[in-house]
Amino acid sequence: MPEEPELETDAPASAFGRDVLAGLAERPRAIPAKYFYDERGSRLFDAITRLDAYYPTRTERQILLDHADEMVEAIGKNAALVEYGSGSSEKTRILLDALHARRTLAAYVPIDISAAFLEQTAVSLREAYPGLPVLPVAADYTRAFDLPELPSETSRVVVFFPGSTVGNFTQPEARDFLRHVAEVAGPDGALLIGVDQWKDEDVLRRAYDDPEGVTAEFNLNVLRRINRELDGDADLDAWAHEVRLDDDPPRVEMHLRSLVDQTLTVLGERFRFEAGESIHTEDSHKFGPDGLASLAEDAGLVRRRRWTDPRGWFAVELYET
Ligand code: AVJ
Repeated sequence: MPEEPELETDAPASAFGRDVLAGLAERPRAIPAKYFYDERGSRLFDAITRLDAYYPTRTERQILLDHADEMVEAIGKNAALVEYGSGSSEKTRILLDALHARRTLAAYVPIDISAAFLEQTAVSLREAYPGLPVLPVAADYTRAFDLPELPSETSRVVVFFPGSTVGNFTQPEARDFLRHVAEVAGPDGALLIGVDQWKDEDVLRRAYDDPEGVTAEFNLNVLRRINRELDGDADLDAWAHEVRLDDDPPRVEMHLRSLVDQTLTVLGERFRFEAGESIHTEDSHKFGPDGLASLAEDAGLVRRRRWTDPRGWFAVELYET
């Protein structure tokens, strides 16, 4: 999002430090969810997506498989597909397969915060889709970034934002984000976005508190990261993974609950926790059938299409500027 420009001296590690110190001083205490994803965190998230309990990835994947042809049609000829937070671009391959089979994509622009991962992915995509310009951008897509120069035949920019990652934003953040997407996409631009839906509470709870404990490890990983990168002294046995459901707005929250009275030191600053006090680490908003559409409307994005699974657990929606 176009907020304060990063200073040259502002290494990612210090943004992490700044945000953690600020978040622990706040009430309620909170750490932004984007800091889960160091290398281990990304691997844990990958493991989450394969859990029986974690339905979103599998459900979205099936929607893409079932409706790829209609999506390709709706995307149109010679689009540049710009993916926010591409990771290994695994799901995108479903779309890329369908688009590339018709030789109808002008370029694929994966954007990810992890430059090393991105380069690897670009190499394997160029191999899989010969002739497709793959133009990776290493950036934090929640901040301002420049699109690379697109091939001259490009007809429009289509932003792809799968996984219901939009659910990590608060409503005002989501509005700002969607406004920013509309700007990046430009006139005639589009957004293809995955949106997780509110559903049975037991299903939601299990998805975020799986019996294998992988999500608990994922949540606790942010403390490991603090220990390693911010000279922290968190005792991992003194913290517990906690999931709470809330309905205004509908969301799953993750917290780290202190099991004892303790002091957590981060970059030399000391934070006192009483037993039972918690750090809010993630919001995963769940939407009603028109929930995202009304936020998007405020950002000047109009919903054109909506694809869902038979149970209505997840939706993939297409918006236009
Ligand atoms: C990647 C943000 C979509 O909210 O479901 C998975 C992250 N957190 N399990 C989600 C997550 C706990 C995930 N998103």
